[in-house]
Amino acid sequence: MKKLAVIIFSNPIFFGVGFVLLFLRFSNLFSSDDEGSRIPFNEKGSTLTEAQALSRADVLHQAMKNPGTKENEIYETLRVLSKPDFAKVYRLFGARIYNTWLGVTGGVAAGDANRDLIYWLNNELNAEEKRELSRLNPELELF
Ligand SMILES: [Ca+2]
Repeated sequence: MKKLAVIIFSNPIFFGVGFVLLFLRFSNLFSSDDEGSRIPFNEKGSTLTEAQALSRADVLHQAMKNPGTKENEIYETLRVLSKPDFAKVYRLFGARIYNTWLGVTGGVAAGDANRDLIYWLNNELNAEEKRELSRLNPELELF
């Protein structure tokens, strides 16, 4: 093992390859191609029915699925949700087909993928809008 390390570190080609592999490994961690958040949301204590939560999820979807973003509808929907309520909305949003580059519902272009609500919100809202949402509802701690 020690011999191998000597070969790798004494050989610029091996070192270069190692560096590239390391870069790919870490760039992958921050890739926007990630399927989305895996935050273990807890629905315990939610006061929303399944139908109500699904309705909220659909409102959010409608606010984001076309070019541009209806930020005010997102604010109005999320500002009144408790953390457990959001957890239920998150689950019922599920993973919906999305085109990350255009910020629209997908289905035709290469790279379209099913994305969770956190992914959608992260892609649709800019930094300032995320701050506004955090200000309106600090409890959610989404970003
Ligand atoms: Ca959009």
